[in-house]
Order: sequence, then structure tokens, then C-alpha cells
Amino acid sequence: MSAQRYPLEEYFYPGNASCPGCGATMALRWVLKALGKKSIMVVPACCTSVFMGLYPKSAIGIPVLNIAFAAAAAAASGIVAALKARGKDATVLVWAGDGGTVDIGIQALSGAAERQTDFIYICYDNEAYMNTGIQRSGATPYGAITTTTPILGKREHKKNMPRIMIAHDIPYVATATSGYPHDLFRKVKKAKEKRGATRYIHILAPCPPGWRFDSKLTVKISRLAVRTGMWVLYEVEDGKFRLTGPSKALLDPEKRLPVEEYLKLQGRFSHLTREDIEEIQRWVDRQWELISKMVSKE
Ligand SMILES: Cc1ncc(C[n+]2csc(CCOP(=O)(O)OP(=O)(O)O)c2C)c(N)n1
Ligand code: SF4
Ligand SMILES: [Mg+2]
Repeated sequence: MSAQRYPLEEYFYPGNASCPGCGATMALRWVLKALGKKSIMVVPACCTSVFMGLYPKSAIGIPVLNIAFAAAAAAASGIVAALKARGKDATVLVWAGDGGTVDIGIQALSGAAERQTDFIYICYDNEAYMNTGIQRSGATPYGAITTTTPILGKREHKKNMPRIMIAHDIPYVATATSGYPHDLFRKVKKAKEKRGATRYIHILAPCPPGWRFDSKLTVKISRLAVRTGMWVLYEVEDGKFRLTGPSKALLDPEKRLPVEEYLKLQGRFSHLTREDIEEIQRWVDRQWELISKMVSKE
């Protein structure tokens, strides 16, 4: 794919304060390229509030409102209303972590989606509350060690937030991950064009210190999440479900790599027993059964 198809302008600058190999910042760079300058970003408390830098400096080249943890979708709803009242046009983006989305921000997000508020909500999912020291969230996968699940790892499976958003009947829901930036860029562009209602994108964003892997492995781990079927790339546009990228070829279980290929590179899973790994494999296979029903409904 030619790099010339992508804007050269950068809205997420070098010199920011993220960890090396941060999957969230890789994704944010592409999200902002796709959205362009006429955008306003709302960020609840999360790693982004920190790595964007300290006022009066900022690593983000568009206006950003940092807001209380539970309030991102409510604050963004207010910005959308204010823009409308003043006759101004801009894309409003919520950029929130998994804790700020699947747990604490879900009520404000669900309310805004039910009202079909005209904004894009993106959850970057590093699968724990990373900014405050790696506490488990509703998005943490089964078996992962966090500071609040320190011995056996989390005993519950990951909450499926994109499916919850699909149930809101919004015109666009998609999943993405940092290791496939072209797929991510295309989805953000599409979300930008679908004005007039809520659009939701959920990005799996590997986190080297939180998942305990070497920072040079971020892209590899992101891609293994997809190749093993742990993370599924798809979009639901006006109710129509479509697998995208490498996930298109993975409906057949034989084509998916064993989950172990993904788990074994991450220290957060290094204590897992054979039974744990089998439980995760069963969960992945169950997720794909649900996916195959969505494909066949097309
Ligand atoms: C009401 C409230 N509770 C707790 C906090 C402390 N806090 C700030 S950021 C954060 C973690 C956010 O996790 P997530 O949304 O997953 O984003 P990440 O840090 O992983 O990027 C927490 C618990 C807070 N700011 N406000
Ligand atoms: S803790 Fe994880 S998500 Fe947060 S800045 Fe570091 S790598 Fe990125
Ligand atoms: Mg998080």
C-alpha cells in the first residue's frame, strides 16, 4: 500500500511522555491523521492525560478537553450541542481507555449513543487501568496478572464492549488494533464521514509494561492477537456486519493459530496452567461461533 495515500500532517508529536512501544500512541497517531485538524478531542483520566504532556505544552495538535473519569461522553455531548448552537462544524472525538469506557464511562456513553449524539467514541483498550498501576478492568482477559489479580490472574473473561455498542443500533461500530494501521485509518475515515449519529471504534492497544513484554514486540503481539483469533477485526456499518483484514480468513478454526502463540510472549500470562490455556482457547472458539452467526445474518 502506498504511503502517499496518507496525510503527511502529524497531530500527535514526538517527544510525548508515553512508554517506548506504547500501542495506544501508535494508534492515536493514525486516528488523528484520519480525522485532521478540524477536530476536538475529549479525554477522561487515563494514560493519554499523562503522555500528552503538561500544560501549557501538549503533544496533541488539536484542542483537547481533559475531563473527569466518568464524564467523557457527557462532556463531548455538551461540546456537540455548543458547536450546533454556535453554527460551527468540527469532528468531536472521545478518546478513552478501557477502564474509562467498559467500566466507569459506560453509563454516559450508553446515554449518548441512545440519543445518537453526533460524535466518534474511540476506546483504546490496553486491558487494564494502566495509568494508576495496572489494576484489572472489565476488559482484562481471563488469566492476566494485574496488581489486583496478582496470584492466579483474572478469573473472569473480557467484557465484549463492541457487541454492547452494536446493540445500541448506531450506524458504525468497528474494531481495530495498533499493528494494522491501514485498517484502523480506513475505519476512522469511515466513522468521520458518517455524520449525524454516534460512531464507536474499539482498538486493542498492547502495553509493554502492563502486559510484560519487550517494547520491540508491540506490533507482533497486536498481529498475533488477530491471527490467533483472540481479537477479531470487523465493522458493522448500518447494521451490516463485515470481517476485515486478516480476520476475513479466520472463520475456519483450522486457520487460526493456537492462542498459546499469543499468550507465551507476555509475562502477564506466564503462570497459566494447561487448563487455563484450554479455557482461553474455548472462549476464543465461542467468540468465533458468535461471529459466524453475525456473518451469516448478512
Ligand atoms: C473517579 C476517579 N477514580 C479514579 C481515578 C484514578 N484514575 C486515573 S486514570 C485511571 C486509570 C484509567 O484506566 P483506563 O481508562 O483503562 O486508561 P489507561 O490508564 O489504561 O490508559 C484511574 C483509576 C480518577 N481519576 N477518577
Ligand atoms: S502504561 Fe501502557 S498504555 Fe500507558 S503509556 Fe505506557 S505503554 Fe502506553
Ligand atoms: Mg486501560
